[in-house]
Amino acid sequence: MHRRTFLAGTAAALAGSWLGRAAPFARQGSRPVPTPAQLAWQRDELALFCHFGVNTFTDREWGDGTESPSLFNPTDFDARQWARAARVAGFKAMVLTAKHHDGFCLWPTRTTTHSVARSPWRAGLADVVHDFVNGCRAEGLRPGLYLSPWDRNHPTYGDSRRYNDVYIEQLTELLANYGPLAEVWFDGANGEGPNGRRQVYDWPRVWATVRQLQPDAVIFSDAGPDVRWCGNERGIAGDPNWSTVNPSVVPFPGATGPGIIDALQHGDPTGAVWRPAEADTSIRPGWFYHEAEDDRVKSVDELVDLYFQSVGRNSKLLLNVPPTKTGQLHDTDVERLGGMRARLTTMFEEDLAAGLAVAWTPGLDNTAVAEVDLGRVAPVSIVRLAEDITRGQMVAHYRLEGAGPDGADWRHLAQGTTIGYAKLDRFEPVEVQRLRVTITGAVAPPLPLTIAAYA
Ligand code: FUL
Repeated sequence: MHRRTFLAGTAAALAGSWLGRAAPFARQGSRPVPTPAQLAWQRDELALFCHFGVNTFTDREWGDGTESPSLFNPTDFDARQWARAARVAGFKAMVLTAKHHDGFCLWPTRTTTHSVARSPWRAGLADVVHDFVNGCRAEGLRPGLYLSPWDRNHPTYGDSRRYNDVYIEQLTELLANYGPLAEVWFDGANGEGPNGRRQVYDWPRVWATVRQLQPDAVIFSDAGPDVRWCGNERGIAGDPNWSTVNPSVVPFPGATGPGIIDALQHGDPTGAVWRPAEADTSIRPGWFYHEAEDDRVKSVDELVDLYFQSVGRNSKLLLNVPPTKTGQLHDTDVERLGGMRARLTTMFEEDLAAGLAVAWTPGLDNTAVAEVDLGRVAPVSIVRLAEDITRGQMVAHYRLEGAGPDGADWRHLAQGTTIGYAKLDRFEPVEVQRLRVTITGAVAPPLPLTIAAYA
């Protein structure tokens, strides 16, 4: 039964492959495993999202495409400041809205006059994408770009064939001219064009263009193919959160229907494709900067909670911090990012289990017990578990317990579902010397876990 489901999933994955080949995923043994690009994406853990464009100047979230390019006029633009704040806060990657739904292009594209080239700023010679990728690289961050398919300005939008050509040209400009990108970000928004005309996007061509021009980048959308949306914009990954999915459940970006949000949140233990979830949210209520939200920036506590609910649940956090009209991140936001990093650094300062051997005892029916002896009684309040995801994700349920030196007094500390790349459990501090993880269920024989413990 189980096996039949699995094979059916595999066939669907092959049939549904956007490129007509099974390239977006790899597998080892019988479990899907990440590609090197997916692994690098996950190991970044934290990426900064920057929503910047005409909306920054009109105080809107969704521009309607009638905005004059002359509105875009930052007074003290400095993309390096964004990247520095991100790097100092421990972020490893960054994604910029090269074009949002209003259609305004932050680079001097050949495809439209609705771009920075028509802005008075820098006498029409500006290229925000150029400055952005340079800022990222100067600070050691991996850049990514978001190109909204929905375009409320371009005259061809809604004339599917013509607009798809324009969109591919825009994508090609971004992918061919700005060096290596880590992530290319697509949303599924598909609003009406002029006179109610409906645009039909050519996703297979979009994916093929990225593969050809940026073979090492991951492609994000609700439908992957490399990284999926986590199903909400609160930055909270599912529990459980499988990195495997059944690709036929979310056939294209923006697909709606019963079960889709659930599938995005939780993935599928029997899914044939490796497609981990990215958790995106904004540090403020809106995605773009609004002065009225200056006192509604997430607190350090909230940001730390987000880390636990995203990275700590086998996901990656893409945290939006929008530049202001000056073209820099707001002081409050930068201070909160710094506060988040300071708190995480303190929390994860010393791994009490570092370098210690984990005793591993496989059991029947995909169970196992992992145990580590810290060598001394110590206060513990956070445990970080990890599977070796290069070999796949197996664990479905586990129990975490702690005991004193002789192991006679095992106490319940936490229980959980999936582990994957990382699972963080927080609990009231306890004095323990031994930690024991009992895997009570897995979809395949589990492999030795990594256990880290913090005061
Ligand atoms: C959505 C957009 O509609 C929002 O404006 C924002 O860009 C969010 C990250 O993606 O699809």
